[in-house]
Amino acid sequence: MGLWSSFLTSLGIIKRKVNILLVGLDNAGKSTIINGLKVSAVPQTEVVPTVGFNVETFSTQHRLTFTVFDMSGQGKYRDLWEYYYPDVEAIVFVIDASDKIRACVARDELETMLQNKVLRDRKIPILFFANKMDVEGGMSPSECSGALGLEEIKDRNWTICATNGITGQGVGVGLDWLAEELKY
Ligand code: G3D
Ligand code: MG
Repeated sequence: MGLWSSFLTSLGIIKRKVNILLVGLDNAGKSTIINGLKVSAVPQTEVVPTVGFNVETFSTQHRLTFTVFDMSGQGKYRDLWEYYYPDVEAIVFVIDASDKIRACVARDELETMLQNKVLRDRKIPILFFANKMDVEGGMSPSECSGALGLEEIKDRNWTICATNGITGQGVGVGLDWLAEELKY
């Protein structure tokens, strides 16, 4: 269990089915993070990659379902992931903290997402992962927050956690926060 044990605790807190949308630019570390969760949640785990759209679905014990989308920065498949907005209860947004150059692209994608009418009406929480914390010279979580303008998000709960997708460090802390947000 190790680093992922708090994720399993999170699963214990959430008693019902929850759909989570996991987004971020390509190469941010989304698939790596999901793969780490798969290892820790062995029972009844299924991974269904949808060929062509780079969509991954991952269910844990039939309670948490993660749907993963690459934000290309060109909005190519935006219509597709917007289709999921009415049914998701939380968004996990993975930021590549080592990629300062594309932070502005991530910011644009985030802004576009938050302007979506469905999401504007639904105050679901957003968990940000400042991923690749191990990369030297990368942005700190507060620098990520500044680069993406997170402080401007006033209409819903959000938090940012430093993560290392490869070791799983920090992921459980973030999911614990999410579990608290989602429990009722
Ligand atoms: P994506 O699914 O968001 O597109 P991936 O991103 O999960 O495919 O990850 C992209 C690359 O980043 C992968 O490297 C992966 O190993 C690496 N990565 C993910 N998380 C971290 C992290 O926390 N630290 C570091 N140093 N690398 C990370 P490759 O080489 O396979 O392309
Ligand atoms: Mg991927």
